[in-house]
Amino acid sequence: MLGIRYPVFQGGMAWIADGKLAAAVSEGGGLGIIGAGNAPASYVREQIKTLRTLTSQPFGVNVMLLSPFADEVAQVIAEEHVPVVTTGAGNPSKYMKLWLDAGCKVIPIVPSVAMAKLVTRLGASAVIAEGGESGGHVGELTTMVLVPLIRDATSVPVIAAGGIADGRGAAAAFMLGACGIQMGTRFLSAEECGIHPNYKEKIVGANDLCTMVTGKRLGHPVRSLRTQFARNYWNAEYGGMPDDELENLAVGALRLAVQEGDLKNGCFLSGQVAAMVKKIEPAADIVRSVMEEAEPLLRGAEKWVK
Ligand code: TUI
Repeated sequence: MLGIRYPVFQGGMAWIADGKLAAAVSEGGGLGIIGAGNAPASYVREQIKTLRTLTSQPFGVNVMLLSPFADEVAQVIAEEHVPVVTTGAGNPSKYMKLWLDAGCKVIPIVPSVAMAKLVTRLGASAVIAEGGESGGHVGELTTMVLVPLIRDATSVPVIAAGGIADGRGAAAAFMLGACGIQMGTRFLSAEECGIHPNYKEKIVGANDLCTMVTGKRLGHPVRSLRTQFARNYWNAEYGGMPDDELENLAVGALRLAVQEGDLKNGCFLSGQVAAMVKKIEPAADIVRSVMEEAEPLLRGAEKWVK
């Protein structure tokens, strides 16, 4: 459907997934996705241009629907005839016609059966079922539960996300009914990923209990590394800080992590799989090795039913 060699999407991470990282993933045979995050349309257009100088392979752009710039980003995507649009953190209904008319394939990230049914009716080509093991904005359900439920609820292909970082996770996702996977955290360790070295070190050095979820009180739960910022935020959240002050606490924290590597005030978004990310390597090697690891596992699964 998408013209890619491997069914591996790179998550459209805000501030992180730029044209350079996405191009490396697409050149490696996966689907590289530029993350629009909270950036204005001019940034997104620039990243699309950069990507197009580096690869002629298919790619995507992720629209973060809580962004104040979502309308203008949506427009740029249509104007640029971006091959694949993914959406996150909200309901993409109002943009679906615009994108479909421009020839884009629309693949929303859905945290529930209801949202999967809605976007299927509106013409989505596929859906990404993202469980709460993921980094960033998280839904209620786990990947293990969400993927089969969504597979049963929609006629379009399902891509699994959340908690997948290697061939074992990919094989498990296929068993649950997915026909592709999306990984975010694993690509933080890509050579072509331009995050601050402190961020990469934190990911590669993480253990199983290194992430936590904050932000539930304001309705936007976010998984990040358990850093000083995350602990302070959690204390403020459950210590009675007023809503407006709490909102201000988070402003700029993603940028501080990604660009400055600020270990004190930065918010280092990460999935639970950080503990499984062991080394820094080219993005193309990540795409290929995950699928090469998955293949014998899928064949070998027969032994459990004999
Ligand atoms: O979107 C993500 N992950 C993200 S977005 C982000 S930036 C951010 N900054 C501040 C606050 C919140 C986010 C960092 N990480 N993943 C995809 C995803 N989408 N996960 C969950 C959802 C989702 C949630 C609700 C999708 C649709 C939805 O619909 C709600 C409704 O009914 O409108």
